[in-house]
Amino acid sequence: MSYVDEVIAEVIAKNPDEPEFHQAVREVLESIRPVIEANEAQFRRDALLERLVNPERQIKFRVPWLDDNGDVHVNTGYRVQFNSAIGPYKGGLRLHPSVNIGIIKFLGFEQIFKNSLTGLPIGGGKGGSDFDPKGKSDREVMRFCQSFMTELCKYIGADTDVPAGDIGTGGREIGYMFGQYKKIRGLFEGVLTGKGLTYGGSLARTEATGYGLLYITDELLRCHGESMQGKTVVVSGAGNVAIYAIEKAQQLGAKVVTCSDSTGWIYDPDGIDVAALKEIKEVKRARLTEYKNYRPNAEYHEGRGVWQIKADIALPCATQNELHLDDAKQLVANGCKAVCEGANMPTTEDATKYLQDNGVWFIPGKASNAGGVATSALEMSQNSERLSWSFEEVDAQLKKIMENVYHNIDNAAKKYGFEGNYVVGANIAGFEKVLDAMNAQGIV
Ligand code: NDP
Ligand code: 2IT
Repeated sequence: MSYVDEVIAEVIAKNPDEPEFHQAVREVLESIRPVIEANEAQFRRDALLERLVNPERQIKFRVPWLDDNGDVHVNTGYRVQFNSAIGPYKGGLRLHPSVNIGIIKFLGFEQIFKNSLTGLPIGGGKGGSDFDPKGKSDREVMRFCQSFMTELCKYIGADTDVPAGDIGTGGREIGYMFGQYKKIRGLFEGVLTGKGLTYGGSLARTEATGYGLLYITDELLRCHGESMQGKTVVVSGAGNVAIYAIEKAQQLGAKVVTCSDSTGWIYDPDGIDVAALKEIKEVKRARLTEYKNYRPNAEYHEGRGVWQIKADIALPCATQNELHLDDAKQLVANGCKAVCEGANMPTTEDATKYLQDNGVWFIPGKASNAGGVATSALEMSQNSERLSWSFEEVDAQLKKIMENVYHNIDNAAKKYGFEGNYVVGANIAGFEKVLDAMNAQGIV
């Protein structure tokens, strides 16, 4: 059996019940196969792939917290410190009832290659909890975040591991966690990113993932002689990534006609009203059913369905495995030209293959959503020099980084004979830097 196949089989056998982690590993290892097979004996002797797929450290802990009635609840907290070859562990914290170790490992594994693609010195990590912030009061969220950080603070620091937001973790949660870290450790340092602007946060971090997604999409189109101007776009999600993706797409002259949340979706033929969306989701923390109060001509539907709507470009920005084979077929039948992932691994394996086989330009999340973590790294730089940069400066750097990511993945794909396959390009380009750093640092 080839070394790549052997390691994939071992990952599945050693990590049962972690299908998302298997999926993420399979995608990366299949992509880097040409690099590995060019020097298989050496890689096998160094157990390079085994070191890549086994996290450096996994932390799992109990998170007890008090609700407003004084009743005690216990959740599980995780931090997977996956790979520190190119920098301190860096990656978000997901708060969602679906969180388990397999989800955190898939996200942490993806993060290694994403962070490498940014060109900045950040390693890969991810964490979170099965706590559900929905329906909780601010004080309950605060008590959860404090309890979570009381344990996590032992393992993180500005030069060791720097968490940030992800699903369910936004500015409010980062604020509570930062306060607790500072109280226990006595350090006012850049230990978290996505902080508020009054205590070390970076301008443009809130917008960065969504804006970055559009910068790379725009560059992809530009390199194929097209532009965002006049395009119809379908977006899923209605959270941090989706909101700022919609905002930037509209600034670039496109019309975004959908968004969705965990219970339903909106079709607004006149274009999504971003101000209304922000008020519903960022201020009121309400459901998308409210959108009709702002835009009577829009349609609200229960369940999922944004991929049925005819569009030139699709941007999945909600969660993993939300764009299935049937959706891919519908997008192709509707003449969709590009799918760029705002979420992490939102497209299933068979849907990705179908899109690629049918000539759709497909950019995987580890490249197309890298603007968030890249801007987090810019926040770390600002914290280190105790300065803050203007919105324009951060935004300009973000744009440059995303354009570079596009050209790096495009060139890597071409170099290995897979022109136009940005999945292969992203995985090889991300892997090469990590490989070099791991080799230089010996067997550690
Ligand atoms: P948010 O929590 O802000 O928003 C998530 C959105 O997706 C919400 O609208 C949520 O609905 C919706 N959703 C629908 N189905 C699900 C589901 N099964 N599980 C969770 N959410 C669901 O998260 P973000 O926008 O920050 O993250 C979205 C995706 O982007 C994730 O895959 C994340 O890992 C990825 N990402 C985020 C980055 C960041 O900087 N925030 C950076 C890079 C990637 P509802 O409103 O009902 O909760
Ligand atoms: O998936 C991701 O890249 C994030 N959730 C952002 C991580 C970060 O450290 O900003």
